[in-house]
Amino acid sequence: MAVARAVSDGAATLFDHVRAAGDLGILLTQIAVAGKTIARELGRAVLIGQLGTTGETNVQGEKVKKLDLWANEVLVDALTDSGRVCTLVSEELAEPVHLEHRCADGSWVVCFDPVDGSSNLDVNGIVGTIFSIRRRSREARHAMVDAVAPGTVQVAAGYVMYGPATVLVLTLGDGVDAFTLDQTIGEFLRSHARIRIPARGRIYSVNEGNATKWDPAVRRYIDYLRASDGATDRPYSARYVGSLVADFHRTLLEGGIFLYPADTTAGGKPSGKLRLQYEGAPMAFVVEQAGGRASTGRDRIMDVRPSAAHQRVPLVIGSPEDVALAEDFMAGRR
Ligand code: AHM
Ligand code: MG
Repeated sequence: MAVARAVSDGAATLFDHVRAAGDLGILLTQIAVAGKTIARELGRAVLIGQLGTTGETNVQGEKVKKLDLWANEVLVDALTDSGRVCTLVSEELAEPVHLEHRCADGSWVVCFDPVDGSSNLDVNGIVGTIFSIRRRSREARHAMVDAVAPGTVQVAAGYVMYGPATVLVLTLGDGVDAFTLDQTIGEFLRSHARIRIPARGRIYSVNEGNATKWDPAVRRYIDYLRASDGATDRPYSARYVGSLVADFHRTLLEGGIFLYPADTTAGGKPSGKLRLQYEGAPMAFVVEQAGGRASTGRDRIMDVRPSAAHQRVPLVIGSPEDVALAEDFMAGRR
């Protein structure tokens, strides 16, 4: 049986995987513990009155869910307790948390979205925790310098997906592995080793309700995917959960493309909806490590230099051939 083998071969737990990574291993173990805690709470949230909103609005102008705040505290506590983190950037914190007394050379910065896809919470849909880890920059003298850095400086990134199974997907910059939580023993066990995304898929994932707000080039690209053509295996199928972790995870395993484009209407969101530091950049690191690509439609996501902790970025991510074709449309080459 796969699980028994995974336990007995002594190398397939998440703990074993990160044990040699020193401080980074400690951080990842803390994130895994937070993930287990959040998974347990999600499983009983409806029974203990943890669903619904707090009545507050966050820095993004969005209604705050009770579980968003609760999960944020779980992660802040877990990472603070590690004793290794200098700066924390969270979707649920208006300003980065800067722990000055922990900012020795070699300390760490962690950016995270505690519960991504939280519009799915009240309907028992899939949500996730996304994280991005990097070393504190040597020049950093204050929190804002720590809080803004391009994705290329990431040392580790990944997500915990709370679905029928809880899965932790991780890159340490040398491929991508996934670990599935075995509830009976409380351990994440390696279920997918060295994931490779297909070069091309047959699924596109985008909120088509926003189509009139997109640049015409994005509309032309989606129209192309929907058109029938046997030679190029079209039309593609559409799938959209509205939870980046779920939509990305399917794309990673099965191939295809996920897009959250810019809203080009007057007063819209010119950089789309998703945040660079704890949504776009970590997913870009994961997908590149699996052989895929992540783009703004023009530039590589990993190279985008943020100027603010909660900066948004248009995201086009998935199979390398699909992303390249999307870029061709967006650049007017098609
Ligand atoms: P959130 O962090 O507030 O949950 O927002 C991010 C989510 C992503 O998980 C998802 O891809 C996207 O928002 C869905 O947005 P929309 O409902 O506009 O399609
Ligand atoms: Mg989010």
